[in-house]
Amino acid sequence: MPSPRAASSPELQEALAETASGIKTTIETMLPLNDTPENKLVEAMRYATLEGGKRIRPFLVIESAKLFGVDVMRAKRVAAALEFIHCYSLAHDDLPAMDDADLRRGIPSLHKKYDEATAILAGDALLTLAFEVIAEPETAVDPYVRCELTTLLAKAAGMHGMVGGQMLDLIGEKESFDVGQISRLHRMKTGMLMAFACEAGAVLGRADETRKKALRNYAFDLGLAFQVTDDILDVEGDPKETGKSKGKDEAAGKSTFVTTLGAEQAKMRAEMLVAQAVRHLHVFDNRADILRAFARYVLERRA
Ligand code: GRG
Repeated sequence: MPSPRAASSPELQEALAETASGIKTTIETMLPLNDTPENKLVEAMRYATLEGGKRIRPFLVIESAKLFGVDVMRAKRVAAALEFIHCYSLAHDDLPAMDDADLRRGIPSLHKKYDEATAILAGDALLTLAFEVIAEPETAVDPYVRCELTTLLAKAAGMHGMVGGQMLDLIGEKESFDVGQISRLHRMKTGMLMAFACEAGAVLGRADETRKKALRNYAFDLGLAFQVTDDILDVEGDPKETGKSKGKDEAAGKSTFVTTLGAEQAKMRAEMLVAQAVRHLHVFDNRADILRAFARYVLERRA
């Protein structure tokens, strides 16, 4: 059994920093500024994608792909596509019709920096660009691999995934949810994109079903643990570190893991989920240690 590294291991910090800088370069290349009259749209897309962010989804794509010896350039393309979808969802979530947030990643949210219409269009364009990037032959030579990635990403981002989860989240502002309903909401809203991140590496690497499933299950438990810590940070986090104001869930009247379980039980649940996530990785040797370390980092994160 491979030994898990400490959450704050230098290897993990290094891998996260390397992902952040690599993905920034990839995104910059995919979003070149131009001198067309509509260039404001590209500027807004760059603002939404290049100003901070932990890049954990790209990290998961790249590290999962490494397990199967995938060419890092191809993994980075899928990672960028996924980050485009993540960033579009944040920009739309911040709009007045949804979360009405003035700040994102410690700076003005997209509609505050530009305007609502531009934020909607930039989000739409990022969503579309994600599928363009996946569909291009540079992402995978084999068209079946590209089709599988397209289908998985569409399912993860759409009505039975992130968007469906967001709908439930809005309903949850008016109705009270129990822990089962909250878990389902977050499995859809956060877990599905995380699952895509990990499974995409396996698809690119033509992994067998056992390994694909192990990564998918790891990601779902990790995604849920991530959300539990998000709920805890909403109550206990430092806005200077989280980049967003405190107590937003309570102000919106949302049922969260903290409001339903209490902070202590919520922390125990996060620990249990992380332990479970790590157990799913037993089919991999110590090359998956970085994913094991990452699961532990989720428990300790301050942002
Ligand atoms: C508007 C279709 C639509 C969906 C919005 C992702 C989402 C769905 C809303 C964001 C609000 C939220 C708290 C989601 C839970 C998942 C989460 C903690 C997202 C933030 O992800 P991080 O922490 O963000 O990875 P960074 O800024 O690091 O990229």
